[in-house]
Amino acid sequence: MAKEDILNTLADAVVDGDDELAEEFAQKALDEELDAYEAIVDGLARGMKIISDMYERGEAFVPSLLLAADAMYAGMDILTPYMKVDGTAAPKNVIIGTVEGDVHDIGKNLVKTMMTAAGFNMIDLGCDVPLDKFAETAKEKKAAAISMSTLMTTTMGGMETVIEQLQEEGIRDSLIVMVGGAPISQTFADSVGADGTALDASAAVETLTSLVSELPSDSWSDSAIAASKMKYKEVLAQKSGKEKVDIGRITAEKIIAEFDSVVPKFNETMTKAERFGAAFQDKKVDRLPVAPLACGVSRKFVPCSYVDYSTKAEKYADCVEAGIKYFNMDTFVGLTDLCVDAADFGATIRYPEEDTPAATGHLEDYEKLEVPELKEGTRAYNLIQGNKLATEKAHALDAPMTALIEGPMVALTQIMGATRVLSDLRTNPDVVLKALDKTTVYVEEIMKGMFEEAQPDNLCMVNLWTNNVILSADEYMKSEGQVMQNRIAPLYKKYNKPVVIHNCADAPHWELINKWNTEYYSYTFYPDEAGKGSKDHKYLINNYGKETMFGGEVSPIVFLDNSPEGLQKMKADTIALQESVLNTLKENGMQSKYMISTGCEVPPGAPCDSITAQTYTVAEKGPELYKKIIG
Ligand code: B1M
Repeated sequence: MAKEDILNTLADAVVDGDDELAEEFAQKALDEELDAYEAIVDGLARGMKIISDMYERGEAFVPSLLLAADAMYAGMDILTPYMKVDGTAAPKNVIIGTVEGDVHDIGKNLVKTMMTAAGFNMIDLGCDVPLDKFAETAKEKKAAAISMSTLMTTTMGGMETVIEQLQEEGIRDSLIVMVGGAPISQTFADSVGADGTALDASAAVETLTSLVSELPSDSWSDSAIAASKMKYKEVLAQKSGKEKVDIGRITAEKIIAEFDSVVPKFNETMTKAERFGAAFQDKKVDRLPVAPLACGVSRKFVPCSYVDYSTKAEKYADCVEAGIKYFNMDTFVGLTDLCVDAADFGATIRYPEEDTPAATGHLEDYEKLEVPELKEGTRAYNLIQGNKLATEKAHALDAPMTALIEGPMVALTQIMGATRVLSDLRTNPDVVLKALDKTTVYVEEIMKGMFEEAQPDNLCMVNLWTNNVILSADEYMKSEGQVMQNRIAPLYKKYNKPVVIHNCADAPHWELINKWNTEYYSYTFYPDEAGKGSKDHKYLINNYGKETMFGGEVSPIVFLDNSPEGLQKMKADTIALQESVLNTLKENGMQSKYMISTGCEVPPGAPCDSITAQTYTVAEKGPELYKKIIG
């Protein structure tokens, strides 16, 4: 067989995620005496690049990438032992992981795959990696680079800590440090002293390859380490003087102190419940409602720890009450974390203080999943009791309560691990769908408990796998989509409750939202992702506004900035957003069906005054703007 045909088949096998074909042609390459390195680079790795480029163009989805990676690794297992390794060409060790506090690992896995394809020897520490593990492993493996990912603003700081540890150990200049993930910018990378960052997995490889090529060959020598220790001594001494402050608590105390002189003075003529109810039906209001997803942050008013907020009904209810009152929100959307079902199914959950809890120890076997009994002692029971108490407290403040639970697919990915579920959905759909049935049964039980016992005004469900960068609309409809349509939406109807969906993904398949008559939809808008399907209020109101009330738009990340300029910007942006929403509503012959909010939770360690900069501005300026535009 011609060399070109073997290389092309290897590439095709990866693009199609066909591991058997990849193995067969890897063996054929050896039998025909092709160079193993060439077969990897011009065959397998080229296939990975093709599918990765298709993903970037929105022509392929995450399951395809994960299966392509499996096929590539299958072929590499056969070829790698035959690679001719001389001293200079030995693959360089790269330590990779998602930093402590963050369990997002899909992107990190893709970066790892592309780096493997480029010939690096990847040492994968996984996700939620304790920070000192990076320096420790780098030293042990004399690594050429560390590749750190994070998808959350709350855990970005960990990257700087890792770099400081490298400086302390004197090995900062022995290796390249790359940082990446959705919130990471070049400015951030520079500010923490990283060598580079990149927007996506392919670009990460290019940057890493070029940076590593500039590393001096003696970077791990004793003299280099001693020189590096001296170099960073001064920098570290200056940093160690910095004190860590609880900005959430400090700002909460200030808001509590000023509350009586600020909030009662707003020119509001409707109660929160009247305003939210009227907006939901697109009736006239005194101003647009406002309710950022400031859930975990609200505990700073009480104050209480995150683990208590998540697992103690009374504490949760106290935080809801404080959030509604001090933030002056028109409803509280009660997200504790997304691990309630996973904990009850037996997964291990980590409850850190300033981060959102995460499922870390996933279960092994789909077949062994057993639907838990919803009884005292389970997290679901606690959530229902918490929402019962919270609803009473919210009503005492004339505010409606919105409880929140994980949808069946979020629950399953939290139990089994997302990367695994997303690829098994392609290769073993029956097993995944059976497991999905079990999480659906539990979700149905929780819904009943919420509707019958807690009786919040609304029940919001997290459906984030409709994200158009992860699953195609078809694939979503074959899994959670059909469950939503056939079981969950009818249950909402049975209890005469509106279907309320939260999707913190930046670009869901919008056309699906009407399939199960969604009446409220919480979304995030990322202007940078507009080309990839992230949509703003204008598009959403114009296309779906009559049927669905939207809420969101503002990225939760902007709430981290409580510098004077940041707060000023938040106020100005809030006025501009209200004006634009009101004008769009008017153009569509509507009056109020929209809620100013964040599309995802404000990080639990964020300042509170950036939130009041939004909510108080709506209360203060909203009535005047409403009158001017709607009349
Ligand atoms: Co979460 N989540 N999530 N989530 N989630 C985000 C990240 C969020 C942006 C949503 C939003 O606000 N719109 C938001 C973070 C906001 C913030 O920064 N404050 C968020 C939140 C808040 C949360 C929770 C806190 C929710 C809650 O419980 N309150 C919670 C966190 C738990 C924890 O970690 N402690 C949580 C949980 C989850 C799930 C577990 C349900 C799930 C993750 C499952 C998993 O990964 N195992 C999940 C998901 C799926 C998302 C979204 C929807 C998608 C992320 C993703 O996989 N994208 C995300 C919103 C969105 O739509 N963007 C969101 C696809 C992936 C291929 O892209 O990872 O960006 P990405 O990787 C890219 C690039 O970034 C780059 O290359 C990759 C491939 O091209 N890249 C690098 C990555 N690493 C790089 C390294 C480099 C260079 C480039 O150099 C070293």
